[in-house]
Amino acid sequence: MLTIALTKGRILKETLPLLEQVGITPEEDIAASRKLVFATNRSDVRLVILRGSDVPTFVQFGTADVGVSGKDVIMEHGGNGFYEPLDLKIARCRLMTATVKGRDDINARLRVATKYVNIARHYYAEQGRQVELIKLYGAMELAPIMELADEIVDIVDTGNTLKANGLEARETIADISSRLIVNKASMKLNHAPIQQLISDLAAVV
Ligand code: PRT
Ligand code: MG
Repeated sequence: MLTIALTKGRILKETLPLLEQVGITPEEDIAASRKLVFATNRSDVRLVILRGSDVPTFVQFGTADVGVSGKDVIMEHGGNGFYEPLDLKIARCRLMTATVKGRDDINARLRVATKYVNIARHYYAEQGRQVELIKLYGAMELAPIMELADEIVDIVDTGNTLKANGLEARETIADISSRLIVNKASMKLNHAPIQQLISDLAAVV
């Protein structure tokens, strides 16, 4: 049995058509169900639907053999315990720093609000900048407006969300897309079907 962990939300919407193109379709409508585990048309493949940040964990521990995860989530997790053999080129966006439009960085020690604290710690350290990190779970845009923080590290796509909140993007930390990840032991023990899945998906992305 091959267990594939999928990220619910916008990544799932773009993943299902890819899976369909390689001949894997869930037995029921995922969007219309409260189930978390789904059988597919293939008796040897099942899908589990997870919160994005839990996908690398399930794959790292081998609970899922394969996963689909945003590069942002992989970077924040650290990427240990799995391979990342394929860029699926879906859910593309950028991970950026942003602040209030026109604001200069005056503080020597920046306050940075983000849900990506590991990525941010690494990024500002590389720049040789002292920062105080504030972990948030959503609505990062509020932090600079309400003066909780000087900057945020967040996902930007069109830039409309920043603009609507009087913010502007500053630096790009990484270009983001969703990746196929594979548990290291599964890659050895279940090599043939996983390699087949990787090459089938590579042909359609
Ligand atoms: O629920 P949870 O906190 O786990 O995540 P979520 O609700 O943010 O999940 P979801 O479904 O939005 O998917 C998140 C994943 O999709 C991320 O990990 C990225 O890999 C990817 N992705 C691609 C995006 C975007 N594009 C995106 N635009 N994730 C979030 N956004 C948000 C961003 O946070 C900001 O609020 O969209 C807004 C920015 O969009 P623009 O177009 O206004 O710039
Ligand atoms: Mg969202």
